[in-house]
Amino acid sequence: FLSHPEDLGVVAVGFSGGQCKPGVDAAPKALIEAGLLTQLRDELGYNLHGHDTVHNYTDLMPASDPDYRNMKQPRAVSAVTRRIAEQTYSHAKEGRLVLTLGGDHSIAIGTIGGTAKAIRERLGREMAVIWVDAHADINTPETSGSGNIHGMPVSFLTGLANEDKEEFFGWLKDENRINKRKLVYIGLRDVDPGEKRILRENGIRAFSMFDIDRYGIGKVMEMALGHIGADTPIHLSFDVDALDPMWAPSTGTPVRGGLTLREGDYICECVHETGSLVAVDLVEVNPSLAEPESMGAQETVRAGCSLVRCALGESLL
Ligand code: B3U
Ligand code: MN
Ligand code: MN
Repeated sequence: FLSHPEDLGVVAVGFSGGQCKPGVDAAPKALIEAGLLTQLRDELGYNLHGHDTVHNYTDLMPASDPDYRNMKQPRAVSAVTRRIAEQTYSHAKEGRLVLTLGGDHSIAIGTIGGTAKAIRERLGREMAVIWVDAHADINTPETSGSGNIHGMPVSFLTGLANEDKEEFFGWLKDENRINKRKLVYIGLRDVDPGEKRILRENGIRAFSMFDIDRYGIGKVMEMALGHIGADTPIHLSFDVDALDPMWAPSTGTPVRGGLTLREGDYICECVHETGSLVAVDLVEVNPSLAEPESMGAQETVRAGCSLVRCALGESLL
């Protein structure tokens, strides 16, 4: 699906407005300083584009941003994700693979919104999304208990949440949206009651930690990719909190009982192996959320780098 599979469009997003804990905006810098982009260039052979800047989108910050429909910082998140959508769109439109380094998971409104539109225009195809996360991030503004938009991106992307006003995600059009039948979750273990109802009522395919324990990650990946169907472009959105806090403690909402690092890497390897990957997000690494002496931040950054390298083909012999 890529006209330039060796060309990697990088979008480094230093943004934390989809949730309340500062620090997740420092993740792109930490991942890059740990050598991620150098490894992708020198060891995996990618030509990088757009990698020289970490975007802070400060020009887009509104002077005041009161809650709207229970959403916190809605104008900022809407404006930033709109700009991110333009960035991922322009890489994907060129036929490049797109890598976005977050930032909190609200940014997926932009990353997926942009690639979905480019894939429709270039290939006339609907893209599938594999969402790897401890959480379902499918609250509507009304079902959300927290008001944090990083818990809502999937509801906006699937059209389960709607809003006409430009400044509150009204810029999202059908061309940016994804088909909920082409969405698959892996790693869920902390899903709100309202989200469970949404998943059930819409028949959304989800593999929780229970399924991973029951079937093993090998069978789960077979079923997940089988649901999407062969020959379908795939956007992988990986929230580092899908990993067990033992491997990724430095994240805003860690939940015990998660994926091992190997299971996370294996998910990424399987997605790479399909040859259908068009975009990858790595989100919710927050280097400031660990005791400095625990090495938790470094461990989390290291795990994040490993996931991205696996998705981009490092394990191929
Ligand atoms: N479901 C909760 C908690 C949450 C979602 N995503 C994260 N945490 N990282 C919410 O706020 O919507
Ligand atoms: Mn998430
Ligand atoms: Mn999460």
